Amino acid sequence: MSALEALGSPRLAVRSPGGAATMARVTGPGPVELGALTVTLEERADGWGWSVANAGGDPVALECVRLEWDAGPLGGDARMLRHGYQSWSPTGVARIGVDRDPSATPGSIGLVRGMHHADSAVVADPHELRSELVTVLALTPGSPLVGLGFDAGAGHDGTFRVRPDTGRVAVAAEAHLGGAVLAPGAERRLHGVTVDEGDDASLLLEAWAARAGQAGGARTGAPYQVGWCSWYHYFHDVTEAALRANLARSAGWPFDVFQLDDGWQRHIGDWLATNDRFPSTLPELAGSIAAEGRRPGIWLAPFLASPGSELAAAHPDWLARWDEQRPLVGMVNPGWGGAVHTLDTTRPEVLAHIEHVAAELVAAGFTYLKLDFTYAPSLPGRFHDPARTPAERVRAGMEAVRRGAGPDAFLLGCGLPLGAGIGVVDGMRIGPDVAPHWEVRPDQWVPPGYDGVEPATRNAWRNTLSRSFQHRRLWLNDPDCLMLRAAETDLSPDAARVWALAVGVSGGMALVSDDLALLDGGARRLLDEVLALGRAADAEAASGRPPRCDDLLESDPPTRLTGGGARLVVDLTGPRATISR
Ligand code: 9PG
Repeated sequence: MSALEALGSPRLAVRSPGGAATMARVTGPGPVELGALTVTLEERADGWGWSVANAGGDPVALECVRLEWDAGPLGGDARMLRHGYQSWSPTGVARIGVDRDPSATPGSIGLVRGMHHADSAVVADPHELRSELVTVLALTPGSPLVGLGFDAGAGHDGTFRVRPDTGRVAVAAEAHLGGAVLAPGAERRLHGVTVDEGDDASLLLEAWAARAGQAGGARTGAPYQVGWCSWYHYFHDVTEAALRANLARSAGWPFDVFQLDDGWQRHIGDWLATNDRFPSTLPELAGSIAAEGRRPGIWLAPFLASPGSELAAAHPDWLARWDEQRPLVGMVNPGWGGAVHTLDTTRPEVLAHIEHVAAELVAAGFTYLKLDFTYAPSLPGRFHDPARTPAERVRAGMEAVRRGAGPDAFLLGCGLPLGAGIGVVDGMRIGPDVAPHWEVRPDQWVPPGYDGVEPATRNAWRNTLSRSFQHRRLWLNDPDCLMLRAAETDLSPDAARVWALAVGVSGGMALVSDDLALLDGGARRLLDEVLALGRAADAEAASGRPPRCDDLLESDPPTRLTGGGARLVVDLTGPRATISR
């Protein structure tokens, strides 16, 4: 029996933005008519392929195409691995029929929903759970786990939805097109969906990542990355003096990369000039870093522009729009003076500009680019070319960066929808920001429903374990920076160690983000321990076996990670780590 045949009473649905779904039963492979649209399903040994065509005489805006089926009775302890949409989106297990989608939280904010899901709308049923790009379902005790995954994410987003339905479980695979217009006579291929069974969630996820990475030309060959980053000590207040002081202290530290983070730029959007805290030019800064034998790295948010930027003043038409009056807000950040706008990456002149910026930064000497807030063009809004999907808008921008930066630059995706990054980025932030504290602070403002995305080392920890299967299959995982300092932090020494060991055993990128003046011999020994663990786990991942988390479906956050011959177990009540080799 093929995977398609195995699905219980499958139904196809298409929906236009704001409209009701048109549905039809599926009796087998072949074309299914849904109003003016025809969806064609192809049977594959491991799932299905599909495409959608507009047979009518008018353009059709398509929100989504969905295949939904009955996955059997809802057991007592049915679970879904919820894989997050972008770098910062939480990934972890949820209980079907018990847990709720965060969008259903009263007061949830549209921009936050748009940032963390393919579909920014509030779920129709609060007990519907969703996972982006890939998932694992544990539906009935004693039955195999089901792994579901989209082949790719560059052409459109893909969401799996699970819903309790009168004692049964309804599962849907949804190609999210975000209102992209299909011209009369046009046809669009959709990313295929694979269905897999097994008894080990990590193995199902690894197999999916291996396939998706191979099909998408994943860039997995960069060496193990060790470096320094300015963000988690200096934040927005970084100065050239602070950068130079750390550079001067870095002799004897094993950093390859020295990366300047947010805070150097004249304005969000104006990436070729420094602000008053940085008297030197960009080539001078890169030259000073290179002179110390480090690779110069720099942060930018290539798809954003603040209202006060030269870019927005010179090219108001380059901004995507919310409506006739207002440009599309891509982020609200007090550190940047409030709301900033989103570039319209469906305009060739915008892509040429992004390419130029990347080329200039690399020419200045910054061959490592941290590309942040890159979800922005996926937000719902009005774009010049309405035929592009949200994923295509992100992808076009990322490809423009790659064209400008050249094949040898190291590109780190951050805030990036994961599917759109495969094959473009060398490294990917796979979790929320760490912070000099473990839990979200009681005085920290949290967008309703989305506490798991807020800066907190516990939140970063969760994704470092739950997304460990992606390392060297889709890119190099960046778990976010180590927090080594014992002063100017609320992390206990145990918590700092828990986090450091997780970074190590994950085999992911290892960046220090402290004022080096605060680090003593203990911090240095911890770093050396992390790097030894990290190099071993990374080498094992490079040879085909990424680190493994064996309580992924049991605990959120998970507590166990094995890699490079080391086993990390964490008691989260401390938190406190035990490591065995
Ligand atoms: C610089 C920082 C650092 C950090 C990035 C990113 O959802 N949020 O409001 C949100 C704001 C900032 C943020 C992540 C999420 O941090 O991850 O490493 O580069 O930008 O501004």
